[in-house]
Amino acid sequence: MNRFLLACSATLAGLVVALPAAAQFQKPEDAVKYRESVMYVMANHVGRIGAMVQGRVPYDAAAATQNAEIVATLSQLPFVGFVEGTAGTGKGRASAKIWSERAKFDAAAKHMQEEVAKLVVAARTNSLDNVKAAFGNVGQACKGCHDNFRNP
Ligand code: ASC
Repeated sequence: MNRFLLACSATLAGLVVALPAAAQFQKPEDAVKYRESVMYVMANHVGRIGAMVQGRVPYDAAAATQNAEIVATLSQLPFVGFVEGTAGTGKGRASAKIWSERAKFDAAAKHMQEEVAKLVVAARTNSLDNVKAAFGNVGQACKGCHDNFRNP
């Protein structure tokens, strides 16, 4: 790639990242679908670690680490989808409190991301006990936010 193209693509990449969240979705329903899809896949990968923690499947240190890393990446994604005005849109369970108590919601999201990052560190020690401890904290972080910000 020549330098001009390189400069153009770097500029474009910067623009995409800098776009306001709402502009990344054509309609509100798309934002709802996006955040729910990410949460769905996250829950699946959390569940694979949970199965090991609960002894339903044998502990596989490499698989636990891989799943924790996937969850860590996914944990960064859903929040751009909580676009203003998408409470109760479609079949979403997002509480209106997400927007009326946005700072508290953002703090809860950050807390979850931090606990998931610690789960990755724990998984890389190849110790099921460490994974169990960190997993419990991740579960608490998930539950805490759901209790406060997800409609029944
Ligand atoms: C999961 C999942 C959640 C959380 C929560 C923890 O695997 O889908 O919503 O963990 O159940 O209490």
